[in-house]
Amino acid sequence: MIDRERVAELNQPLLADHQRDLEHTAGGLERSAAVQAEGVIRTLAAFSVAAPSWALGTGGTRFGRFPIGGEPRTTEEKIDDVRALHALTGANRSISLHVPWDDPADPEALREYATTGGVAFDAMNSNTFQDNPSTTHDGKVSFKFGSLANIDPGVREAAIEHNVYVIELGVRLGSRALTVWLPDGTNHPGQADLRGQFERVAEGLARIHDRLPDGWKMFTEHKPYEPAFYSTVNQDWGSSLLLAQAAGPKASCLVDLGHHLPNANIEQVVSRLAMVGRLGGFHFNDSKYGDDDLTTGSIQPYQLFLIFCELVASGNGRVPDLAYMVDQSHNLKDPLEDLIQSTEAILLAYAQALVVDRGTLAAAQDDNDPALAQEVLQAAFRTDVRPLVAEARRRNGGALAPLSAYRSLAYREARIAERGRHTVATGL
Ligand code: PSV
Ligand code: MN
Repeated sequence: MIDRERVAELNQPLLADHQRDLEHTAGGLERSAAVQAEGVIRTLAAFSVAAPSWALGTGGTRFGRFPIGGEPRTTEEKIDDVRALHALTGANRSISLHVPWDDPADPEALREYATTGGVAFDAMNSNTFQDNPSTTHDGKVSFKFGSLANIDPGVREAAIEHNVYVIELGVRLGSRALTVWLPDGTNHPGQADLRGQFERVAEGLARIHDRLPDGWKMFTEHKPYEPAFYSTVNQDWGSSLLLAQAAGPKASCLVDLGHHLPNANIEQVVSRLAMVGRLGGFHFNDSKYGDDDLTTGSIQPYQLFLIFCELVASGNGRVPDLAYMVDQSHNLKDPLEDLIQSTEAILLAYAQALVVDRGTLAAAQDDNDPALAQEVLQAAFRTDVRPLVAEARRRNGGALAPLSAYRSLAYREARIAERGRHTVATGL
């Protein structure tokens, strides 16, 4: 495992430069007098983004997958990887499980294992997009033509039962939320009645919602296409909102950054959902074309910054208490290296949003002064906030340079030696 003392040792030779960089950034912020560096660092240090259990192994496309070696073979090993990640970033305190890819025989023992390692369970994810023996009564039903939207009541029941099972498992693990992403839709015009499908999903979600314990939340995650290519039942944020409203008061919408048609104004989607109190959480990633599942902030960092600006505005100076998670497919990079970079990108966007001079921005908006508004936003976006993020990480025991620390500590090599070169983690 990654040892905090080793991380501190690796930080040692970098400290002097880090201090200088930090003073430079803090000095710049103090000159503009709008924001104090110390407050920003503390706010950043309190933030955490969950790691998905299914993205600790190499991802792939339908054309192929090239496993990196040393991939986690069990949920315990996935937890070990998240511990290592958090030891470096200081910002990944939880793991999100996907059932039945994760289906512990002894949930209490797994909870104990995670708690001992300082890892909590974020939202639980159900899976009705594959026919797994445990969800389809050993193949007696099939989700080929949908799950909650299926015309066959027996299949709908199986989908509801599976979601209830996931909630019950989550209760035993100490999770407090269920994310429902559905594959339901059609591939061919005329294949199914669009309205009938939607109504059946709304009814199914309401029944699942009824089974949520007190204090639990449920998230509806929309996606415009894939695996259904002509129409998807939960297709966009409007459909997601209607479904969350139909499900009940504990339901809200989860925004996966890759699940939008090209050029969608995602920050505005965030603003709308927050306005009506139905913004539940995020799956962070980035994309060039669609649901590419690329490293967060690697393609459109300005968009990520604008999304965080909306979050900070709706949380009144800090992001609201939502479910934040990374959802990516690490096809080429070491998954842990990609998660390190994504976590960094998320924190950078958050830091940039925190250094926006919100008073001047509000005044520019009141004065119909778009030039000044742009000036304010871009001044924040172009501020070098890396030292603030690094300092927050350092205070949480993490590495000043997490990627190079990860490599120096040879974590992957050690996992290959321990788990084998040809292990393949569960997931897509
Ligand atoms: C669907 O593309 C999705 O974003 C959902 O969150 C799923 O649960 C996850 O990916 C599965 O890989
Ligand atoms: Mn997702």
